[in-house]
Amino acid sequence: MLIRKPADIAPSEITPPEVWRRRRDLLKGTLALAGLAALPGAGAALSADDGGETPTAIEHITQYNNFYEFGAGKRDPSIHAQALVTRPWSIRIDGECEAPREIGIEDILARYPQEERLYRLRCVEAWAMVIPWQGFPLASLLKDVRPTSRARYVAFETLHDPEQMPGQRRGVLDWPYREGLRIDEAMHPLTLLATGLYGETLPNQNGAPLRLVVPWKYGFKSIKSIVRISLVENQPVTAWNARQPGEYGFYANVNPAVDHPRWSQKTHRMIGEGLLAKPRETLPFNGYGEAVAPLYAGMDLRRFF
Ligand SMILES: Nc1nc2c(c(=O)[nH]1)N[C@H]1C(S)=C(S)[C@@H](COP(=O)(O)O)O[C@H]1N2
Ligand SMILES: [Mo]
Repeated sequence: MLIRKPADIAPSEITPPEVWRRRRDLLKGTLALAGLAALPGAGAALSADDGGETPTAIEHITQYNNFYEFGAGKRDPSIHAQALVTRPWSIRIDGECEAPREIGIEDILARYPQEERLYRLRCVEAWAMVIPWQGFPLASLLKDVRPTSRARYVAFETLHDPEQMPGQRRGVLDWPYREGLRIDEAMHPLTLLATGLYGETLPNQNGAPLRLVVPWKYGFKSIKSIVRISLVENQPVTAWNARQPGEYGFYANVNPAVDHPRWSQKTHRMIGEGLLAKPRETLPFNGYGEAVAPLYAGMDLRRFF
């Protein structure tokens, strides 16, 4: 595998044509021709694709979901999230920053050039997919609000609207769904705010209109339908950690050496390959280790899981 450190990737670097041509053929979307990846994170992301990685079929990406606001079954979000109104939609960015703001999704799309990123999504439930996202680095948005020196973490919140999100009428989680990152994780070029997939606007069940994607962490970190992003001083509360702290940590880095208390994290099943396919080996940091392991130098990742 050819993963490079962010520092090694020049901003001018261009995705190798054999990589993008193959992806264009797979994607069939129009976007593949436009925003091709002259950016640091995209280089790393594409290199993390070691050549054998094919995007998961769109039917699986859009019909096998976790989005508890719309039910706990994998098919529930594809059915029940269709009614969610995602336009207009506005996102508040506040907390420890000099230029807090409220910004509409249309303005976000106009302001931040959308890139493609082919990322593995590894769920803590030991299955995975490969998803061709469109989006832009969270870092671009954060830089624009000018974080103060007190901003050590970033907290995220999903919409809270039990009228539209029937799952929120039940106490599965302490709503709204919340997530958090350390500021350096949030600023890392691989960390994406996704606005689409397979060349299309993000389907509601995948977290429209805006969701987080952090490819080296378990899927539950990728909070959907975000309405608020706050720069904060202290480590924020996160939905699954608050629910079951022994099972879901704040960091949630993909780590085959630390099992979930109820099952192994050493392997995973690729969605779409069927139950009989050979399980895949799970790599540290989901295979993005060369780009992100330095963020955790000196940390005991068994303790900070
Ligand atoms: N708001 C919200 N975001 C969420 C979830 C959720 O239940 N609610 N589930 C998480 C989990 S556990 C996973 S694995 C991913 C799944 O993303 P996907 O359905 O697009 O594959 O979304 C994450 N984001
Ligand atoms: Mo998950």
